[in-house]
Amino acid sequence: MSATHMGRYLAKGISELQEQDPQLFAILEREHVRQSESLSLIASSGGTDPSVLVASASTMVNVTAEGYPGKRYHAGCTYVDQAETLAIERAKSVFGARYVNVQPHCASFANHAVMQAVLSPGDTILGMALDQGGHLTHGSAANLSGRLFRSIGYGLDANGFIDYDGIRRLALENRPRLIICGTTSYTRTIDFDRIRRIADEVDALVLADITHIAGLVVAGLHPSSIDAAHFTTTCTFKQLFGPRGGLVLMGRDADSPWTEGRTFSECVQASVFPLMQGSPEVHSIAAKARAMGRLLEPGFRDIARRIRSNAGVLADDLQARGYQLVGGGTDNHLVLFHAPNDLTGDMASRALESCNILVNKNKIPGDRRGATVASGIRLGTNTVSLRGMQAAEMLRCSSLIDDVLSHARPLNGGEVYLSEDLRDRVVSEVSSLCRAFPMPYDVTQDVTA
Ligand code: DSN
Repeated sequence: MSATHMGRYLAKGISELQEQDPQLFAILEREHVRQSESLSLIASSGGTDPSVLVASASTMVNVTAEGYPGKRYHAGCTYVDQAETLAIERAKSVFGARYVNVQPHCASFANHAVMQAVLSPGDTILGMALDQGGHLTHGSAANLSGRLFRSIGYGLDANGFIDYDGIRRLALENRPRLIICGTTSYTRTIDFDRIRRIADEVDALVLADITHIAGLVVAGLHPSSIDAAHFTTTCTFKQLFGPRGGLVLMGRDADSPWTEGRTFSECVQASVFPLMQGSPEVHSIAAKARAMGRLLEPGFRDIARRIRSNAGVLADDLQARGYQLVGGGTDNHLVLFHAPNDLTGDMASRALESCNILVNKNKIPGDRRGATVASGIRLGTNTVSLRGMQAAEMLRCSSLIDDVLSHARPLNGGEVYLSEDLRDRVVSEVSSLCRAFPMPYDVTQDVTA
C-alpha cells in the first residue's frame, strides 16, 4: 500500500461525507474552526498534527486483532502486528521503559488493568483524594476503583504540596497493597522516589499515573516514574500530542516475579487482554506509533520547555495581579487558582468561554462546592505551547483572563454577567492571537466554514 492509496481514500471519504451527510460534515467543520479560533488553556488538552490524525483515520480501523503481535486470534494481522511492535519499541525508547503495553483504550483503563493485575477485591489502595488533585480511578467512591477496593485518600499540606509525611502515616496505619500517585491538578514536582521508599516500607506496590506530566517526563523536565514506580500509566492525547488512548509502562520491576510463576509485566499483559479488553483499537495504536515517533524528534523538547516556562509566566503574572494560586506557583504545565470576586469556578469558566478562552472549573483543596460548580480554575499550557506561543503571548493571556474575571459579575441562579463591549474586545484579541499561532492541522488560513 502506498501513500497514494491512503490519499485517494481520504479525499474520497471527505468528499462523500460532505455530499452524503452534510449535517454531520458541517458539525465536524464547525468543531475544527472552534478549535482553531479558541484559546485552549484546558490542562488536559493537547493537539495532534496531521500525520497523527491520518494514522488514526487509516484503514487499520477495519482489522480485528485480539491478542498481541505474533499471537493473534485472527488472520490478516501482518501489518497491525508491525504497527503495534513499532509503537511498543518507540514508546520504550521515548520513556526508557523495559515493558510497554500500547493497547489500553485510555489511561483509566490502563489504571484498572494494573489494579486488576495485582489486586483482589477488598484490598486496600492509597491514592490522592479527588478534591486534593487526584483522579477518579485513584480510588474515588464514584469509580470502580473506589467500589472494588478499600480506598484511603491522601492530600496536600497547608502550603499546597503533597503531604509525603501524611502518605507515610496513612500507609503505616492502613497497610495498602497499592499506592497510587499522579494527579490531575497538582502544580508541583512529584517525588516518585520518596513514594517508592514509603511503599517499600509497608511492602506495597506503586502505580504512577503520569497522564498530566508525561511530556515533561519524556523531555527530562520532571523526574521519571518509570523505575521508581512498579507501574506507570499515561494517556497519549494530552502532553504526548497523540490519539485518544493509554499506555502501561514498566521499568526495573518488569521482569520481577509476582504470582503463580508470572512476572509483573506478564500479569499486566494478561490483564489488559483478555481480562479487561477485547480487540484493540489498532488504528489508534498506529497513531500512537506516529505520536511516539514525533516525541523522538528533537523539536519535542523545545515544546516541552515552552509548556513549562509558559505556565511559569502565567502563574507569576496572575499572582502579581492578586490571584490566589494553589501551591503558590507551578513546576509543570498547570496553574490552579481561586475564582475571584464571588464568582464560582463554573461562572468564571463560562465568562471566559463566552470570550473563546477555554479553561476548566476545578475543585480546590477544602472546596465546599461540588465538582460541577467548584471554586477554582485550572489552566494548562500544552495547547498554546504547541501553537508556538511564548512568554509575550502568555502575558497577553493572563491580561485577557484578568480583564474578563475582574469585570464578570455573579447573577442569580448561577448566571454570570459580562458587558458586550468587553466580550467583543476580548473575542477579537483572542481571534488575532489564534490566527497568529495556528493549530498544527491548520495548514492554510483561507478556509472558511
Ligand atoms: N482527567 C481529566 C482531566 O484532567 O481533565 C480528563 O482527562
